[in-house]
Amino acid sequence: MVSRRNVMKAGATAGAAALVTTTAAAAARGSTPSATPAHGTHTGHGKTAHVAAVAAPFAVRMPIPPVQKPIASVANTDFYVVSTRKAQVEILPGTRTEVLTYDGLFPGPTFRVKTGRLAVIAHSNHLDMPTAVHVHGGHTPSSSDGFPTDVLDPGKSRIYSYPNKQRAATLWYHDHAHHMEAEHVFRGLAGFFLIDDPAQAELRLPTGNYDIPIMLRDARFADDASLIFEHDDFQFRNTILVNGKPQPYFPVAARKYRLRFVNASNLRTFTLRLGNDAEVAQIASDGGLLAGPTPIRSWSLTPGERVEIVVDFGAFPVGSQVFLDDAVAGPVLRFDVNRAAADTSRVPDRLSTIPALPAATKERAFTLNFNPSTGQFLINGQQFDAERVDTEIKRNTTEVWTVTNGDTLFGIPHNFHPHLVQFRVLARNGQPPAPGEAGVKDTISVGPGETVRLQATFGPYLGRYVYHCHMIDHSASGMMAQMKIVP
Ligand SMILES: [Cu+2]
Repeated sequence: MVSRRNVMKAGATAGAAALVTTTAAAAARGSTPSATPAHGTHTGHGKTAHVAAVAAPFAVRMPIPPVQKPIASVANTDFYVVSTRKAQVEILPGTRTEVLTYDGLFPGPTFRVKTGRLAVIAHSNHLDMPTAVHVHGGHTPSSSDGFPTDVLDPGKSRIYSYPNKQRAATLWYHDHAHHMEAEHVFRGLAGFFLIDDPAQAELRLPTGNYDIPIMLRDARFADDASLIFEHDDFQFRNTILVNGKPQPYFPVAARKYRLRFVNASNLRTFTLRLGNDAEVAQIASDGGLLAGPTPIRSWSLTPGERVEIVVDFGAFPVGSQVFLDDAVAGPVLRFDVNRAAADTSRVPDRLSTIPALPAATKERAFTLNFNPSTGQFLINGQQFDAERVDTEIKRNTTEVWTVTNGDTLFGIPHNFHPHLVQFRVLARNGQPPAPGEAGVKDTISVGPGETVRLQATFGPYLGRYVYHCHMIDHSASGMMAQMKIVP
């Protein structure tokens, strides 16, 4: 249950000063995070009051999670096995932290699959609690979608099947077990799930060693480097991890790179820019390539969202250091331009064709709000109930959903994520979407008082799926509902 006290804290900017004092004590511990009061902006629930810096920043190289190898491949199918288990990993330098992992890795192994090629993944659960695996953004049959109560019990295995009949995109997978998803993801159950389309090779975007997935999240550590999870703890998760490491560096060649950003935080929104304010090209959002590249100098990701950019490090002399800055956290990653390199990649003016919008046959409205008198997070006034179908949808029909964030009083941000489908944004607050939101999406920011209009075609699979706020401490506290796709 989310406490009313936590939400009340959101309105109290005085809390920021108290937090700085707390981490000043932590700074005295040496290798543990120290306070950086300069980042003490506090503008509401979900935005952290301060951010911890590592004692020796930019001393650890950013790892790239290894790509999972199939145990077998036939005709049009690849078979994988994964075990979910506890592991001790080094996150803060010189310490060990117990985390929950897929295959012992933090973040988990990367699945790199091809569009239209079936991936069959046998998950075994070696934890002492149920899990449910969800591929975020996947067009997945209901039986493999990780419905919150369709769990994988301790000591058991089950098969998840992913047809991958969808656009190439940067997806990710994470736990979705009922009421436990927030803690499970916080403790490490997340990884990349990248769908490639060989037909995109002709675009000549950067590939291979120049195509880098970057998973950002925040975390809260105790003095002994253990992770502390408390529900709705938006203020104390003040260490930013980049592919599982705090403030790492990453060596790059002086050439173009494709960077795929995933925000795997439970509550934190990142607003990123390169430290020199360089213009970069946004090439993709949640559902894959945009129609064409969009020049940007900053980009935001609410939890679960993805943005892909191409950066030309060839614009910087060899020897340069280029920081990735977050608006609240400050520098989170340093790129070291350490060598020259040939570069035949490019960013073409046309990247993809965004599918046409079919005529919608149904309109629905959803309001997300927090009830301060009960401490419940709600959709249309109700908490999630796995036994209740909230929305019944005829298969392969197209609907327009209007999603409103009713939490203006406490200024609580939310976002919105339906399973099974990806959508288009028709409007934000009555205005056409910005170019970066005009492609294919599956997760959308809905700030306090904001309204977004979305359009999706619900298919091809039948069965039950959830839609929810992806600030997953909120969804774990009830801000989730159930849709059933029927013939
Ligand atoms: Cu929310």
